[in-house]
Amino acid sequence: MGSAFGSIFGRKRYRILMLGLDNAGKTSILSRLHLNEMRSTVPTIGFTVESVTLDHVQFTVWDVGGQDKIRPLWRHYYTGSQGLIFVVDSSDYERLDEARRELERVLIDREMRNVSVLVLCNKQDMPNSIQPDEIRQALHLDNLTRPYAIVPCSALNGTGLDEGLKWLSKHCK
Ligand SMILES: Nc1nc2c(ncn2[C@@H]2O[C@H](COP(=O)(O)OP(=O)(O)OP(=O)(O)O)[C@@H](O)[C@H]2O)c(=O)[nH]1
Ligand SMILES: [Mg+2]
Repeated sequence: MGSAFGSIFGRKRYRILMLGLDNAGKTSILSRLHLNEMRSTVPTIGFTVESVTLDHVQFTVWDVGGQDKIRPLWRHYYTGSQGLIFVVDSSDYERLDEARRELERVLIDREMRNVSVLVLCNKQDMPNSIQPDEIRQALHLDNLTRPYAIVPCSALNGTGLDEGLKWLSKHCK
């Protein structure tokens, strides 16, 4: 057994929770990973779940809507999560501090205390997008005492996503 979520015939399977502010691009990322295309989206009310396989590792990715009124629902998805993907809109300077507060709120929950964190700096295709180092500082990631990675990506053209998942597959508990 490679993980608490189990493995079948040696294939590792991980349950991944994907969170982030509304409009960060979570559903677009899931569509890019699952279908290899970015479809038009509407704000997620509730959740979307898809299975994604990369290098014989199967990720069950739970994408939960990020609008402020429904963020209190995030905690209902914590149990059993083996990795967290936190998606940031790299074109949204104004809400970086809000993103930091929400990430901190997730990480202090006891259900999430051992979970490794992959921060995806999405929308890097946009002009003047914020660079990962700046996002690392704004989110106070250097204060984390758990494994984390910060990876620039774009759901629009697919860059960075495989790299992020590969990191997760090595750091999921
Ligand atoms: N340029 C660009 N636009 C993106 C990218 N990813 C998502 N978008 C756009 O950003 C908007 C929001 O994308 P969603 O995937 O719906 O965002 P979300 O995080 O799922 O939002 P909620 O469901 O409300 O939490 C859409 O208009 C997408 O087309 C990207 O990598 N580049
Ligand atoms: Mg969504």
